[in-house]
Order: sequence, then C-alpha cells, then structure tokens
Amino acid sequence: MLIRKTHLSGENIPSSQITPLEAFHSATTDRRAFLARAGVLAAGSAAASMLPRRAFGMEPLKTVSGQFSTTEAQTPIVRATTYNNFYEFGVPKDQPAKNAHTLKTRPWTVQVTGMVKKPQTINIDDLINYRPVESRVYRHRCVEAWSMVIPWDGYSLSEFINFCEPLPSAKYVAFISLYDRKQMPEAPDDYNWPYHEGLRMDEAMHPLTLLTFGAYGQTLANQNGAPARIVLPWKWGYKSAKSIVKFHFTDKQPSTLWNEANSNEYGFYSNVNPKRGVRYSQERERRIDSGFPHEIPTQMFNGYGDQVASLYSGMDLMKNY
Ligand SMILES: Nc1nc2c(c(=O)[nH]1)N[C@H]1C(S)=C(S)[C@@H](COP(=O)(O)O)O[C@H]1N2
Ligand SMILES: [Mo]
Repeated sequence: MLIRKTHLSGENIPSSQITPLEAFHSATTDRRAFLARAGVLAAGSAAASMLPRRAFGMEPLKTVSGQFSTTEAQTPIVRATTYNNFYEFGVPKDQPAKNAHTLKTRPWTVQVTGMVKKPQTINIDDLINYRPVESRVYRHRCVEAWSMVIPWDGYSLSEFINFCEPLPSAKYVAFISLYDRKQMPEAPDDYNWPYHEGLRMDEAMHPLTLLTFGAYGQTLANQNGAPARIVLPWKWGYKSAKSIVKFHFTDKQPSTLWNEANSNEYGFYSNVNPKRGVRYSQERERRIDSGFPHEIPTQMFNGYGDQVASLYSGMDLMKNY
C-alpha cells in the first residue's frame, strides 16, 4: 500500500520554511504588517491585538459560555485561519485560506440517513439555531505533531443525535463532508472523496463532542470547515470532519478516508496517544499559541482522559488505534 509522505506525515517541513510565518506572530512590531498582508486587518485599525472581524466572511455569532474549557493560551485567530488542513482546498497549510473562498455555504442542507426513525434533510440555519451555541476552548492536536488552542462555538453533538432519533440498532454515526469538484479544484485525485469519518455511538454522544458552527465568536471561516464541522478534542485532528453534508447512522463500523489511505497509521479510534508514533514519535507536539511556537509533551487523550478514558476501558489502545 502506498504510504503517503506529504500529508499527515509529521511536519517533516524544514524549520526554514515555517519560521517566517511564526516570526510574524512573535514579533509584535511585525504583527500589524503581517495582518495587513494577510488581508485581515483594515488599514488604519487601532490596536494590534484587535481581532480581525469579518475576515474570510466570518459573521459575529451569539454564544453562551460553555463547559470543559481550558485556560491555556489561545492560538491567534490569524494562525487558526491561515494554517489549515482541508485537503479539498489544497495540501500545503496555507492553501485552504487562499482557496476556500470558492466554498458556497448557503444554501446548505444536512442529510440524516440510515438507521433513524425518520430520514430527513435539515436546513443549516435551523441546525445552528436548534440549541444555544456555546464557546468551548479546546486543545486541538493534529497527528502531524502540531497543536493549537481554539475557542470553538457549537453545541454537543448529542443534542442533534437525540433529535435524529437513531434506532437502537444504530451503533455508529458517519460524517460525510461536501465534495464538489467545481468548488474544490485543488483536491488531490488520489483520495476517496468525499471526506468521510465516523464514531462509535457512545463517542458521538459524549458531551465533549462538539457540533461546531463557529470559532472565536464568529461563524467558521470556510477553511475551518464552514458551515458545520465536528470537533473531537481527544482525537487526532483528522477525525474532526469539516463542511458536513450528511450524518449516516449504521450498525457497522464506518470506513474512514484516512484509514483507507494508510490503515497501519490511521485507525478508526485515532485517540491522541503519545506512545503510538508510527513514522515519527508522538511524544511531543509543537504548540502554536499566542507566543512563539514551542514543544510540549503530548498527553494521552490530549489531556481529556478524565472525561473519556472510560469509553475505552478494557480495550488495548495500541491495537485499537
Ligand atoms: N473535509 C475535511 N475535513 C478535515 C480535513 C480535511 O482535509 N478535509 N483535515 C482534518 C485534519 S488532518 C485536521 S488537523 C483538522 C484541521 O482543522 P483546522 O484546519 O480547522 O485546524 O481538520 C480535519 N478535518
Ligand atoms: Mo490533522
């Protein structure tokens, strides 16, 4: 089987390539210049700390403060919206921010299919307004060994699953992202599009699992997975499917795009595990926050073990990776 070297491949990027962007963030004197170049700060704006409102078409989102939030330093919004994995819009980290403006997020509907009382199609705005949107500041750990701290806005996926009324026979839920070649001409050919992911039902119902519509108090930037994505803070980032158009309830473990691409490395569970590095060590990660990016130890379940370890009791997590 082809082992992909480019993606999810452990940031084998020489530091010479990443330093310029990092440097903009650490040197506050350069920060405004960077923001201006990135097109996210209007000319003449006041404080350098000001959030780039309305960048990438993001709109203010009404939120209530949520639970489970970390107080760790947050990743600046410019970083979280310009350093992305969204392969449908190109592979290098800076491509989704450049290309995802072609993503049309309205009209948008979400299909509910499979083992549910009533299959149906839901309008995205009805979905967003279904429950109060909470702000949840979560750690976000990519399998490539970088991490961020992001204030996501959404509500527990469990609320929506209860609305869907899955049948008792439904043991898993699959998430399917939009795939439209016209909007996504940069998507590499050699993946089984559309992007598809999935969870065991108890993982999907866990209160940490966030059905996400925004970040930083604004609707999601397209490159972050507008208009709706999943966020799973205890799993490698690729479990958190973006721009979802379908929830499919099933009694069989869903196949996932990354598992199909490289089954030895990317399993169904994909819980953050410092002991399970395949082509490189996962013991440490590069934290991208408001300071200069720095290395920190990786935590089992990305630090959410108190909340989620019981989901996997009795399982060998080196085998069930
Ligand atoms: N549809 C889709 N969802 C996706 C991806 C993708 O390429 N396509 N990349 C995943 C990966 S590898 C990560 S780390 C996160 C990145 O989310 P962010 O760019 O909002 O930080 O999205 C995940 N969801
Ligand atoms: Mo990732």
